[in-house]
Amino acid sequence: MQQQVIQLIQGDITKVETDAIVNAANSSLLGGGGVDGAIHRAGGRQILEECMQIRARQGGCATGEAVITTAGKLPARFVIHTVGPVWQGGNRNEPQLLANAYRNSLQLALENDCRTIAFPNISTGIYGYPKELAADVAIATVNQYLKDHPGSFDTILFVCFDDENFTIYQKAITG
Ligand code: AR6
Repeated sequence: MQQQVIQLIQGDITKVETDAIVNAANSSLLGGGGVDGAIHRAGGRQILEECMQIRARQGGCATGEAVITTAGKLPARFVIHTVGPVWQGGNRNEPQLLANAYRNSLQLALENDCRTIAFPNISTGIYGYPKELAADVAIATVNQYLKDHPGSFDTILFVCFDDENFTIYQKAITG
């Protein structure tokens, strides 16, 4: 049952039509490179303006936390901006912080009546998290969330951009 909820594609998350897409942001919420840059570029000014309002209210977004905006010109309804950990060797609470980023994003999606959500491979680009280890955390956290909240989502989509992540997720999800 859960395996049908969890799905995998290779591609660009800005093109995905789920209720929410997740952005691998930084604590400033002001944009950056990687998937963050792609989302702000494709989504337009509206997303940045809402991020700036959140920043004014609560001073950004701590590592492992998540905030939500509308999706501007993107096909999704919402963008959930979460901040993964910078990989510092693995003894700085990185797995817990990465799990928090996935869990808090799912929670925020649920609170906003999203039935479908798409994740990029948080922290595995500029933040340097080893891809196999990050995939283990991502898949385990989503599985646990579905166990704890049965029926909460119709689809949880992992969107892999690079070949390496796609191969890792294919092995982990489809065996
Ligand atoms: N769609 C889906 N995935 C993508 C896309 C895309 N259009 N573009 C890149 N990826 P990264 P991080 C993948 O570096 O490691 C930013 O500057 C990419 O292949 O985007 O969490 C933020 O502002 C990789 O697997 O995010 C932060 O400062 C994954 O997205 C910092 O980077 C994550 O890579 C966050 O670093």
